[in-house]
Amino acid sequence: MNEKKKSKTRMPEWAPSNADMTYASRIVEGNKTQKNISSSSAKRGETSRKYDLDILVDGVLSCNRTTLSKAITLIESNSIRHIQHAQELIKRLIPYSGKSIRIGITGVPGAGKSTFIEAFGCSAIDQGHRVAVLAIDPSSTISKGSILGDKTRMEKLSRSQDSFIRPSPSSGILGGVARKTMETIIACEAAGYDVILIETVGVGQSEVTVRSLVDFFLLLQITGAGDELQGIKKGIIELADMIAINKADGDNLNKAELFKSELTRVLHFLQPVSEGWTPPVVTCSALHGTNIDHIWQIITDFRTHTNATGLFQKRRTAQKLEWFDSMLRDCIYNQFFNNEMFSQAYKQSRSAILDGTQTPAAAVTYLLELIKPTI
Ligand SMILES: Nc1nc2c(ncn2[C@@H]2O[C@H](COP(=O)(O)OP(=O)(O)O)[C@@H](O)[C@H]2O)c(=O)[nH]1
Ligand SMILES: [Mg+2]
Repeated sequence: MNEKKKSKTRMPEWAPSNADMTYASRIVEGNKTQKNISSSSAKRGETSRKYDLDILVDGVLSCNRTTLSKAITLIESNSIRHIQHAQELIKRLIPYSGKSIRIGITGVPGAGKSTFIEAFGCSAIDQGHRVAVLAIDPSSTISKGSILGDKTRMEKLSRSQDSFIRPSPSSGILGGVARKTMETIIACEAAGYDVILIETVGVGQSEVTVRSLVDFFLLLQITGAGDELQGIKKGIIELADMIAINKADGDNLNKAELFKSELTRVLHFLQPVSEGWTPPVVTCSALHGTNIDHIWQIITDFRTHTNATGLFQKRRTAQKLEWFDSMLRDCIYNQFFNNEMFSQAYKQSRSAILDGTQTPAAAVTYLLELIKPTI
């Protein structure tokens, strides 16, 4: 017993050579190895992460909007550790998701998308729905302010207890936006939102991405915005399940009706994006709330129709594949760029291409060779 006690303390090296057991200074041996310390703190880390995850899951399922925002921030992170953490979260939320109608809303800036969402969202809430609004605006990474404008347009909606409004994912890489948006949709559905509105600004690629994530795609058009400008959006017209000509009020009413006939004619010649569904063209006024309920009725009809034909489910399955592809792209991209050696070499290659000392093709070959042993 005494031996054991002695082995735990010893005289310091600098003690006088004649010091006996009464000498007060003693060195106490540490009783834990570094290994022990790190493994126990790792365990603590594990526990707290699990605890965090439990809090996130419980908070989302009980529709705590602050927790839902935190969950979405985790989903939007580009760090590999966070992506893994987010996947654990999503795995636990998936069983509670899916029971919503996912609606994409697109149109040129100023078409009235945010005003429309305010009117449409409030009307859905009045009918007992819970509405989540997500905005995908690639330009907001540059202007950093568009959501502020949106919030003022959605004043009534944002004040409702039954709404949740979230600006664009911060990443500028569109590929990442698909994964992040899909996972955000799942989190919102798990929180009990059954109408998901996704606003996207009409700049090409973002519409194609949003189309692949939603059940119903609504295009808002306006008259007098230069039809040539909207003309380049023929590709977008082909993606739409309905076209609503907004701002059909005041002096604009007649022009809107004329535009409606013109668009109906154009649509007649196009292949509908949803099999067996001819996209209707309607006029509306988001500002005055005209025809908003009619649009809701058309979307309800669309849901009934596509449920009966099986298209609704088919589209949901396709959305899963889109999500998978987007996540794979994200992970490969992150895997490369989180590798210090690769990201240094990438920067050097960029300079070399700018200097003219390396061609892009040679740089790609070099970078792929560099990373080869790791993949
Ligand atoms: N007269 C009229 N103005 C509208 C209507 N909807 C939106 N606006 C106005 O159009 C402008 C742009 O609207 P906003 O919702 O921000 O468009 P977004 O860029 O597509 O989101 C705002 O000044 C709105 O008040 C409408 O139905 N009628
Ligand atoms: Mg807007």
